[in-house]
Amino acid sequence: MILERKRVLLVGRVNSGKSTLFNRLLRQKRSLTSNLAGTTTDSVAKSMELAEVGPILLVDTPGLSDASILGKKREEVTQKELATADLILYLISKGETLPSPFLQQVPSKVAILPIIAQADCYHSYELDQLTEEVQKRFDYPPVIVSALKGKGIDELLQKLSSILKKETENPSLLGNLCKKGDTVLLVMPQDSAAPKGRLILPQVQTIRALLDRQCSAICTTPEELARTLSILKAPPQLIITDSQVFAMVEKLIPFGTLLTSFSILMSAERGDLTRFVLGAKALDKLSSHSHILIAEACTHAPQGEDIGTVKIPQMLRKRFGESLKISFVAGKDFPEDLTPYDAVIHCGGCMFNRRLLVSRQDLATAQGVAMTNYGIAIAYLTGILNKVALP
Ligand SMILES: Nc1nc2c(ncn2[C@@H]2O[C@H](COP(=O)(O)OP(=O)(O)O)[C@@H](O)[C@H]2O)c(=O)[nH]1
Ligand SMILES: [Mg+2]
Repeated sequence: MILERKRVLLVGRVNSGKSTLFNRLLRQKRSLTSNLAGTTTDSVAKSMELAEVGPILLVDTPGLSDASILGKKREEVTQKELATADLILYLISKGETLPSPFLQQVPSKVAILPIIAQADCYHSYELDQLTEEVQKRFDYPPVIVSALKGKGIDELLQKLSSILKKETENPSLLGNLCKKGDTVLLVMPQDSAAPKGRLILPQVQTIRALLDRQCSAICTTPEELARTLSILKAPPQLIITDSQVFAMVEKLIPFGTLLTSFSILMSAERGDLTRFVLGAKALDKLSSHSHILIAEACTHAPQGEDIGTVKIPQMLRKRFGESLKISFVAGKDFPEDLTPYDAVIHCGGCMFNRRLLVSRQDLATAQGVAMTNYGIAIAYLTGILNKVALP
């Protein structure tokens, strides 16, 4: 679940001191540093605990503006990382002219914290001038550090934690579906597909969100649903079910009770639900000549794979014809150009952070390509989508 952590990227020109600062923040030597330009050739990621935020992933990137051929490769690595960042630490190096052309490549929603690095190399009047200049160009005032001398590190950690808390608040999992004091029934099949001895993440997260909201969360299996409903004094305000048993649950739902599914909740948390729903509805426009891209986050997920590579293609071909063209990508190999496709169907993204999925949605929107995800596509193709309550 590495990608679930908040990702903080160290970005800046080659030799700006990124790797030295990376090591200093981690209090260990993880990334190779040297005065030769371009010592770091691939990103290095390491998790660390940040006060009041929890575990984050600190990523040292290879750097920018390197004229060599390898420099181009390095910049590509950095570009890929940018899409998943929750916060960018931009190291301003000595002699750099602002605004840096690189900053135009940062997705507009990603916060940037400017850092005046290698501060021990400046006279104090130079530092004052530079601080003023940076303040004009960035949303946050700069943090002045010397990684070499260990100056400004504590202040940087504090800033990091306060900005991350502010910038990365995910929308609440339950939206307006329930309120304090509600009774919520969870239908959770524990069949052979469920992991032995534990609950899957969407179920755990939902239970936690319900408890936080001061709801009564009652768990049951599809087999015990009717009996569970019968022992309740009043019908629950909301039922959240695994989508596999949706049809069966729908038949038992009491009057006035809202119904939704775990995959709908997860879609809303992992991306922009409205666009996923619109993307699913756009599937109606497909024909037997259409070309679909199915994108999986994990490079090896036997169960997810079945859904992405078998189940959804079967449903699509049944509906739109056998000659429908379907391409697959996995992991970070998401194409920059989506225009060859008539629609994109993405996995739920349980291994990705929200930022990455939303940036892929932004890309699809910008290119006018419909994009939805597994859960919403299946809900739509099976006629469930119109019957569920959306958070
Ligand atoms: N004087 C001084 N030198 C630094 C500081 N941070 C890094 N350096 C030096 O700058 C050079 C490049 O550092 P490095 O961390 O490899 O830069 P990167 O390419 O951005 O990762 C190395 O020789 C470091 O020792 C600093 O705070 N002060
Ligand atoms: Mg480096």
